[in-house]
Amino acid sequence: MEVLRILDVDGSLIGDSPVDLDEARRLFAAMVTARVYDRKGSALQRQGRLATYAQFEGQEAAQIGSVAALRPDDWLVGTYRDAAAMWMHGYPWEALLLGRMGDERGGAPPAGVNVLPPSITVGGHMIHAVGLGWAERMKGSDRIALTLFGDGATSEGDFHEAMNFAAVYSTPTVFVCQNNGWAISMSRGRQTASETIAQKADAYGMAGVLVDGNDIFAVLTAARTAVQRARAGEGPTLIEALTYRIGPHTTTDDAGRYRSDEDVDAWRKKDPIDRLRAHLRSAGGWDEAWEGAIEQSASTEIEAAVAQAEGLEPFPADAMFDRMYAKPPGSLEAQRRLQGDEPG
Ligand SMILES: Cc1ncc(C[n+]2csc(CCOP(=O)(O)OP(=O)(O)O)c2C)c(N)n1
Repeated sequence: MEVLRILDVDGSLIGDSPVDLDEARRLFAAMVTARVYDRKGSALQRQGRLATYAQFEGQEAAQIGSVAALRPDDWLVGTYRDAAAMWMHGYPWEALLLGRMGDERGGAPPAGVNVLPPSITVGGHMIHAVGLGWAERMKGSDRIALTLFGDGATSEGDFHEAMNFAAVYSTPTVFVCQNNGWAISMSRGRQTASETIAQKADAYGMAGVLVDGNDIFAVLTAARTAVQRARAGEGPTLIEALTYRIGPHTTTDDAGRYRSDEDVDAWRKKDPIDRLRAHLRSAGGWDEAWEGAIEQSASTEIEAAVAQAEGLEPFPADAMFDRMYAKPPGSLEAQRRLQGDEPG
């Protein structure tokens, strides 16, 4: 299967750009902002202000590029690693941070933001995306659902169920696999014996595309085609975006135990932000001061979100029992009583 690439590693165009210069600058600003958040997330975790944090550095193009193809009212269903995508589709930084602080309020997007809270369960959310798209179709709406997941998720039964159902019922679903090479310490080669993940689409009877996941123009082009097909009732698409997580799996992982420095260095040279910067510079759409201003305003915005999240009154531990059922079953009532018995 051929790999779709439009922006070469040195930033030169080797295909048709899917956007004009203004839009390319907007995508660049989004990627830079997401990276500022990501680095802040790791720092906050080290300071004990967030629980485990899953970095996405290196995967900005895969996330921002696929979401840029959506209409604001489409659905997005991602994972713990997809903060950039979720934010791009309207999920506030503050809610993302609250989620990482273990505060349930982080799981509630504002009204009208069609983004599900991040899935921690690997693979289960793909089924939710299929169901959401199917429901929209039944209601007569043309909203579609896009779901992001890793290469490891393709080893889960849920992936196969989601793909099969989506293809049989021609649901408006776009599956985006961010193949970042690893499922924690388990390499891509141990997840599947297929040469590519994209080719699995064939077996289910849906379109499959392999793209350079560090090339935002290629990701956006593939996602736009998939979204148009889904919206037009032509069924689901599986996109495999070849990318790499520069950091460890999460802040609790030591990637040095299973990956070589050479690999990480080789992927750093394919950085999605560097690539778009080189393109913008040669097109006369970039200067250092502009990038510095983006970083500065991202930093201010994210600091404000941190202050807001940390400034909330603590969420009572037993509040989680309040919102689950109108009439809680006996087992939950028993748990609530136990919780109340805990010292301190
Ligand atoms: C059903 C399930 N099994 C196992 C885990 C533990 N787990 C968390 S992340 C992860 C690896 C996921 O890898 P991948 O899908 O490639 O996504 P990535 O983290 O690389 O983005 C595993 C096994 C889990 N969260 N859910």
